[in-house]
Amino acid sequence: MPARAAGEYFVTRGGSLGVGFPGAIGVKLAHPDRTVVGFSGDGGSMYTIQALYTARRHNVGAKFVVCNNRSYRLLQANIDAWWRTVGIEPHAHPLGFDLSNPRIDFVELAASMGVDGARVERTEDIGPVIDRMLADDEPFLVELMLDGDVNPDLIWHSLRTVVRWEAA
Ligand SMILES: Cc1ncc(C[n+]2csc(CCOP(=O)(O)OP(=O)(O)O)c2C)c(N)n1
Ligand SMILES: [Mg+2]
Repeated sequence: MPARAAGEYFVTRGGSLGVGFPGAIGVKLAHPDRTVVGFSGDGGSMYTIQALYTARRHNVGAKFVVCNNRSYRLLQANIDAWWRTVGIEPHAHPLGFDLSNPRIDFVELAASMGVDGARVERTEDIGPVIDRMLADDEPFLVELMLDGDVNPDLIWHSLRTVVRWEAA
């Protein structure tokens, strides 16, 4: 997701996992009148998923989107690239990169902490779920089911843009 305007997109400089959800709570506390949406991978969100409990407990109306590809996909992409570089044939990824078994049900996980949520499995469901997410000022979680690979170029583009703001 490319950054477009200063003050609208926050990431950690080094791309640390686990920052998206508690970070969204912090930004929402600083800007209670603005819509704040924290994005996280499924793996990254598991670092600090208890932020949902904090949001409910203190009634912070941040929104949370989990991009669920059932894996540490960037690590898979990185190791694929490394194997290509050193001429190793593609083969099964290390088991630890897989998050598909058991399946993590993020909507249930959110519900267990008092936060409503919805799962998006088809493109046509995105609009209605966003409408539901933005209908009030309560915390809300969207579990976005994704296939396909991470595009590392896009990630570096976003980080470079943020660093440019900081330097400006
Ligand atoms: C605190 C921390 N631990 C480990 C890493 C290394 N790391 C970078 S990407 C990644 C996998 C991220 O998985 P996920 O959040 O599911 O996103 P995906 O790549 O699947 O889109 C890991 C473990 C990191 N950046 N930060
Ligand atoms: Mg993932």
